[in-house]
Amino acid sequence: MKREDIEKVISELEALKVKTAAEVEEARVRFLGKKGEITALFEEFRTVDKDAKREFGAPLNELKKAAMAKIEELRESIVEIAAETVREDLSMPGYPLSLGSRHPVSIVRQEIVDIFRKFGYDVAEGPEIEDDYHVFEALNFPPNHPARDMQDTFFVSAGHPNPLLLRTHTSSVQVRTMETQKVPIRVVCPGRVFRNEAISARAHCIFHQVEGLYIDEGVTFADLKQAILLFAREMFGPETQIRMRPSFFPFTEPSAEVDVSCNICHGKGCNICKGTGWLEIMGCGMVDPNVLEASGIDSTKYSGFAFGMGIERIAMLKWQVNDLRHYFENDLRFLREFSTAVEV
Ligand code: 2U9
Repeated sequence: MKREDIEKVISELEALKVKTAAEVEEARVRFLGKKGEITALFEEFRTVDKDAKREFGAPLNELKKAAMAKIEELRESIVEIAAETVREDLSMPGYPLSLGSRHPVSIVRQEIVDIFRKFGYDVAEGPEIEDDYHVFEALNFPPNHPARDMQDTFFVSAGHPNPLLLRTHTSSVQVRTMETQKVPIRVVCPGRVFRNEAISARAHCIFHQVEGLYIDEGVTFADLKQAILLFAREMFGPETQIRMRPSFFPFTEPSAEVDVSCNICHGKGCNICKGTGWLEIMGCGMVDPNVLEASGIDSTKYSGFAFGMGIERIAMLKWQVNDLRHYFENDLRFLREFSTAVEV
């Protein structure tokens, strides 16, 4: 064993140049593999006498360490080169432009709002953090109504006569509209709402609604039915039928749930409509006179109708999504389903 043997390997290591990960692996095998140059020197070292062991032990160990460090350094430089290449690959095609995608909830909200705009409705928005008065009191909720409970509503400040809370519906926006605008009022209110519910495939603590309100002299339930029918036909197709089932809300009297004929099976019965031929899309009713009076509107002169729908629910029906949680998880595989690539 000679010093030159070690120095030769050192200069070979220093001169080493690689371009690919495969070349790094080749270099590792050449120096440190079972039949590698450094491994061979260690084999030889086992056979030398005591003096030579004393002379070559430390330099050999240094050589091995240096070789391992060099290989590691080369491996990392390859990763950097790869990242650089992706960033600056001028051969990548410029078209079609990838525009990303609008969220399905935004798409459906826009569609709903556009339909009502066409019918002459204004659009209004309001605060997500509201007070008890605008979310419950002005909407005829009795003092002990379960929705006012901590279990159903997120409170921001409790223990106050008019506590702050996260709105559980966008009806508070209509209340604010009634307070600030003159009759006739025609308004739709899209927005995010919050309910203290366990998250599941059918419920979420955050979701989106569009609610509507129409107040004028002589507004009747027949006007409500016609408005909902026209909306349903714009939204789900011209053949769509609607039916109304009696319901109850504190803010409307009479109240109804609205179903549309199933546009998948056309009334024959399928697993989307659970064999009934009908899909529930919204609730509605004639505005309770107490609600009009609370906001200073003369209920002997004016009447109105209101409606409310969950945007996620409409979107689920439109695209047959069976789990509400998809709308909140931002999984790109789901969101890309709604993307549009544009050829220029
Ligand atoms: C005012 C007066 C009346 C809004 C209405 C509904 C019926 C309704 C639900 C649908 C599914 C909420 O998202 S959901 O859980 N909404 O059924 N909403 S009438 O009535 C109002 C609103 C404001 C001043």
